[in-house]
Amino acid sequence: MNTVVVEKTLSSGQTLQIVQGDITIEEVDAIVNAANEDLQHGGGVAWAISKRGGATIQQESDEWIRTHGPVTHAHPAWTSGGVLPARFIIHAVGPIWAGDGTDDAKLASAVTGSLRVADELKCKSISMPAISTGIFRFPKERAAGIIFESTKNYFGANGNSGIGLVRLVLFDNTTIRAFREVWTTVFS
Ligand code: AR6
Repeated sequence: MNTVVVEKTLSSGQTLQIVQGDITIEEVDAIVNAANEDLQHGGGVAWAISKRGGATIQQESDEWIRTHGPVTHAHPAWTSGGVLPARFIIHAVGPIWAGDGTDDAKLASAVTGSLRVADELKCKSISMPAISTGIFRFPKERAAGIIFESTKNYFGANGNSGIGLVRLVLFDNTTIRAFREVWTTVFS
């Protein structure tokens, strides 16, 4: 079972939650996958989503790549949710941490791009993992700040968004601790 750790209503009206658990069991309109640009879901949360969602997810992903080419940070791909409870999977590509000053903007664009695609798909609820903070090695506290701020900024700039609920679903205790710490500084 996934558990809400902390939640906040943004001034723009959306509920933002930190949730401890497994994103593959989320009962929301869309879950976000932390993907790579080729949508080869071989590790991390991508592997878990692809395995539990069934073969159609990799097949639809391969079809997306054939049609559109590699996925960029700002323009996530999307597929069906296969047999997962979520209707859609939005495949966001965060940056591989380089530490060269370009990482933050790339992560922010992956977050706002995912919210934009969710709106295009008429989603009311969306669950997102800690994009880039696993295999891509983005520092967790830094990622937390960017994910919170870019989410707030998206809704601030898109008053007509149909999204009412954003759940940040975090898997491991180290990530939860990092995100909670930054949450306190951003939202109190
Ligand atoms: N539910 C929620 N979060 C999870 C789950 C889960 N079931 N499993 C892992 N996490 P990562 P990245 C967390 O490495 O850094 C893949 O190979 C995990 O603990 O999945 O963006 C892709 O295909 C971590 O906090 O994504 C790409 O090649 C977070 O999800 C590459 O990894 C993100 O870790 C993407 O790397």
